[in-house]
Parts: sequence; C-alpha cells; structure tokens
Amino acid sequence: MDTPSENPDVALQDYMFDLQGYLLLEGAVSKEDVAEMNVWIDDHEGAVDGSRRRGASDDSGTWIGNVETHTYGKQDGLNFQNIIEAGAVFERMIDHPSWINLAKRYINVDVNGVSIHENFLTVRGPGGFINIHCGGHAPLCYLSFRHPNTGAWMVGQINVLVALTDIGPGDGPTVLVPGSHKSTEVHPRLWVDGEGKISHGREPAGTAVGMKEIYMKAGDALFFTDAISHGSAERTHEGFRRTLIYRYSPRFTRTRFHYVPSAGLLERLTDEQRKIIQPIPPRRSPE
Ligand SMILES: O=C(O)CCC(=O)C(=O)O
Ligand SMILES: [Fe+2]
Repeated sequence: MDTPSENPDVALQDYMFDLQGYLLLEGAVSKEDVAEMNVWIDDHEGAVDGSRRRGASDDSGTWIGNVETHTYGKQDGLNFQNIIEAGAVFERMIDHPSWINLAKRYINVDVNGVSIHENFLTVRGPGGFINIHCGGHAPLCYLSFRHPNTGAWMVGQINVLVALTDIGPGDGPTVLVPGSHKSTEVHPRLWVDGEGKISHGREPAGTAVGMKEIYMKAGDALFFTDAISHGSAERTHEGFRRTLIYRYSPRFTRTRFHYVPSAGLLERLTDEQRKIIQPIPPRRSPE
C-alpha cells in the first residue's frame, strides 16, 4: 500500500480523514449501479409503503429471500438488512474499488483484517430522521480511531453511506460534527444527568450544535468513522431518501445481527469478497 510520502493523494486523504473523521467520495458508484439498486427498491415498494406513516416498525421482520426488513425506531425509516444477498450489484459493493483500499488502510488490514459488520439499504420518508449518537468520549470498543500509544491507524468502524437519490437541504441529509471523533468533551446533547451517553434524545441530529449537513448527489459515498458525533436531519420534503450503508470493521468485530451467509452467496463471491463476508469460517468437529 502507498505511504503518504510516496503519494500526495494519500497524504491529503490521510490528513483530511484524520482531521475531519470523514471523506466525501464524489461519483464513487456508477450511474448504472445506482440505477440497478433503485430498481431493486422499486420492485419492493410494497414493503416500503408502510414507512409512509413515518415509522416502519409494522413492516419489520419480513423476509424477502435472505433480506430482512427492519427499523431502528419509529422515525428512521425502513431498512433492508443483509442486502448483500439481493443480487450482483450489492455483491460488487462489498469490495468496491472506490473505497475498499481506504477502508483497509484505516482499519489497518495487515493487523486486523477487514469484515462487514452490517449492510443495508434505508428508505426514509417525510418526518424521518436519526438522533445524535457517538463521539470521541464514547468507550464503545469499535469506536477506536488510532492506537493511543503509537498513532497507528486502528479504526474500529468505517461507514460507507452511498446516496441512491440526490440528498440536499430538506431531504434529510446525514449530519456530523467534523473532528468530533477526537473530542474528549461530550457533545452537550449527549450529556445527560452528569453522564456522557453514546446515543440520546428523540430529536433529529440536524438541530444539534455543531452539526454539518452533508449534501450528496446519487452515486456519492460518505466515508466516515462511526466514532464521529452524527445522525441525520429531519426530512421535510415529500418523497423518500434512499441510501446504501456498508459498515467495515476489523475481522474480529463481526457481525451486528449475525445473518449467516447463504451457500449460494458464498459460492458466487470472489475469494476477496468471501474473505470480507466470512473472514473466520465456521469451525466444527468432523462429528
Ligand atoms: O442515515 C443517516 O443519514 C445516518 C446513518 C448513520 O447514523 C450511520 O450510518 O451510522
Ligand atoms: Fe450512525
């Protein structure tokens, strides 16, 4: 892998990622791939219809093949979890050249390997949002960023959020406090009864102090450490915001919901992709 001294682009990305905790990768995914993912969502509009009521909890737990519908709460929209099982385009995103080497670099793949902790599509309608969560104060193991003694890269979780629709003001953009992954101070909204919380409140993160709205064109990817204080602004426009999220972590940190890869998926994946999806194959006694 290139070192910053060999390659000025790497030096700039390292500087900005270290400083801000995120990179906006413009035009990361081709128009064709974005269109293919949108067709998949169009074809499953039935599951999405329920989320027009703002929340989608009634629609959770429905299986579409090996993909499961899910929601974190009433307001954040409908997720299609385990989306890597939904077809070739979602398999291509596993080791997409626009971000896989960056993820490996910052997770420090030679030491930690790399895996996907969670992968899903989100469809979020009017009134939908995510509250504020995370920050440099939070003692959650996968919110590491650099080794505290040596400064070596050791990012415990990197989120790659791909916009499948344009996301501008009023569309419920992702928001984050640049640099907050390094803050030892607790964000004021996460400071509750003398304790620094990891997630708190029922309001949209967009109204929290210091938050920056990240505007994206369909096909852009927001690459960010999960340690940054973030969430999303409320969607005030009609219609739905569509995003794809793959979370990359060391191979030791898997998986959030433990969807077991199907035999068909494992067979179709390249060796490189299979290593990311199943970095530690099951080990059983021959009996
Ligand atoms: O949906 C969003 O805009 C934010 C997503 C988020 O919080 C995350 O990916 O960790
Ligand atoms: Fe988040």
